[in-house]
Amino acid sequence: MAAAFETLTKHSRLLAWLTEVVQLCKPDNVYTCDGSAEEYGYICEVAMKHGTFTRLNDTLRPDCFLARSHPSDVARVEDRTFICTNDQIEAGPTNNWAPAREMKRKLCAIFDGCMEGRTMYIIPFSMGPVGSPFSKIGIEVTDSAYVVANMTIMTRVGTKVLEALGSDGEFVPCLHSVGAPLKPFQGDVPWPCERDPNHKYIVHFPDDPSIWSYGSGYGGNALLGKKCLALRIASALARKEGWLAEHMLILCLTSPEGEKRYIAGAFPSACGKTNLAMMRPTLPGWKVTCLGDDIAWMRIGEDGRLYAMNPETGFFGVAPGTSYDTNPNAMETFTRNSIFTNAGLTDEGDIWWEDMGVPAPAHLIDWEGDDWTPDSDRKAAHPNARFTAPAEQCPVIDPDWENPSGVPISAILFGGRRAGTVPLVYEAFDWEHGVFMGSAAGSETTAANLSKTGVLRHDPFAMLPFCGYNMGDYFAHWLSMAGRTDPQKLPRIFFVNWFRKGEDGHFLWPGYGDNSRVLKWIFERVGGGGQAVKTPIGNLPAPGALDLSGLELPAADLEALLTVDVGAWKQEAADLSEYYEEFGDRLPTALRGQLEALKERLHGR
Ligand code: SAT
Ligand code: MN
Repeated sequence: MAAAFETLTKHSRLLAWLTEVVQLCKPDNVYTCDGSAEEYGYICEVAMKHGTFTRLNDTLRPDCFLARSHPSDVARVEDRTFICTNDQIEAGPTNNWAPAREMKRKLCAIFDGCMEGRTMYIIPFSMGPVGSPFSKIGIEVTDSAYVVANMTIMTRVGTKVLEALGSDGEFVPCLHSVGAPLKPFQGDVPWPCERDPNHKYIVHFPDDPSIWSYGSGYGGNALLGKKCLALRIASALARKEGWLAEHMLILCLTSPEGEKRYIAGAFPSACGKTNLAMMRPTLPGWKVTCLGDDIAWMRIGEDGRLYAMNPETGFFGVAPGTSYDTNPNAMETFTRNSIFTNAGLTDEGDIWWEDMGVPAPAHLIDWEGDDWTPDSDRKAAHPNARFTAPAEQCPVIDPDWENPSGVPISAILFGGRRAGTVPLVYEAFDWEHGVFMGSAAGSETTAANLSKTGVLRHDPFAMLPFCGYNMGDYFAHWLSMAGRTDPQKLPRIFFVNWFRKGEDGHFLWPGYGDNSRVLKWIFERVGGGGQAVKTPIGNLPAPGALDLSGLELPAADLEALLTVDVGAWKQEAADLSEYYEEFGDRLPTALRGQLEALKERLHGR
């Protein structure tokens, strides 16, 4: 079994921290992860022994497991997520805040003895290729075997990370507990977690930096490399260090002539980021390859261009709705070596979920472990059911996806789910206008997550739940990128909306593989071609500029997709004025100026 952590590193700060957390959490055992394939097998065995994992049919889905969470622990808990600094203004109006010192005192009491009866796992992990100067190392300490298995897929784990850390490298301490200590002889449950929703704490101390997460075993609450480190903590580090940590997919679009352009895109949840990142273009000869579906770290390279890299090594994607129609490449990615959480389990031992593109089986076991038939009046899979799959298994993974320098980005997309107002695509006039567009992004809520549907929620840069500091300062940081290089070398910025609806409620645009038509226009624009017309909100495709060959799109739908409704935009601008109020004097004056300029253009002045 694994050696004691004392013998594995000479890093005195790391040793001191680990000694402290062992004393605080009081686990029965301590296990340091080496990241080997044997270890992954062993951890899965442990998770099976506890009933957390069920092995799937090894012929249908080799080396795959299903986990069912407790019904109280099914998604990120934004209302229990905190950014803790000395002054509230540093966390800003969009984050929950508590004074750092007070919160630490509280957490020390909560974590005291929280791992009694359990094994503490130490996971050394690297976000980004091990040893790259742009990567960040974290050490996650957790009492969940489920977390260890998922982190092993999602990040680079093990001894090689401790070696890269050396005896005095920087690391982010990430302490995680499911918050369910076991008394002597108390039996365990398949999904231990804190049952009281008000007693979960996902806490970030960007000034340390460090992360403390208590009470949840699910997704971004518990896999601390993902949203906690690679977005909230990294965004705060990026601001200090002059780069960007973003909630973005990264893809490469190759033309029939073999020319490549890399595109990054920020979209809120449930807007098809994973689908876009792995899309199969319907336009003949065009090719999309995927570098990442969730997080992009971007910095100015030596040539003055903006380079992006994906710090993760796996996909933690929403399962329901994923099918051979919507995302065949994702379906091929999780055929093996994958973990499914809160999906249905068929009698053959495979997984099933709503809109998987295969008929519902006559019987299955639903995500809560109960019998289910197509007549049941509830869903077989939880709407936030997930697959965890290794990126290298994606059939269209880009050859440069692990390039430590990243890839040069030509275009940045912002988007959301908007039934009206926002056209299919438009282009920013320049960087500052593009930052304004990102700050104005929003998405309509869906029935799946809020009682009132169709309500616009502002979600600037799709970073609302993930920005680790004052969002006003974040806007300023984005603006400042233009001063760090020749602004002509920065990516062009576009806004896209695949979700516009007609008056009768039907989607005007087919989406999915046909989004390649929009990407082609973007590709042409960044190369100096592509015809556009200037409108008050930005540059839209000129008539005939979108390649619609082979697509039967009614002329009226196309017109609606590319119309700027000046009345609706005046309302949009008024809403934005109100939203901007929240940021007070932290709102950069340049953005106020952009908003005023938009209003002027809308009034034809
Ligand atoms: O649970 S995660 O935060 O990893 C996924 C998501 O909510 O976007
Ligand atoms: Mn995400």
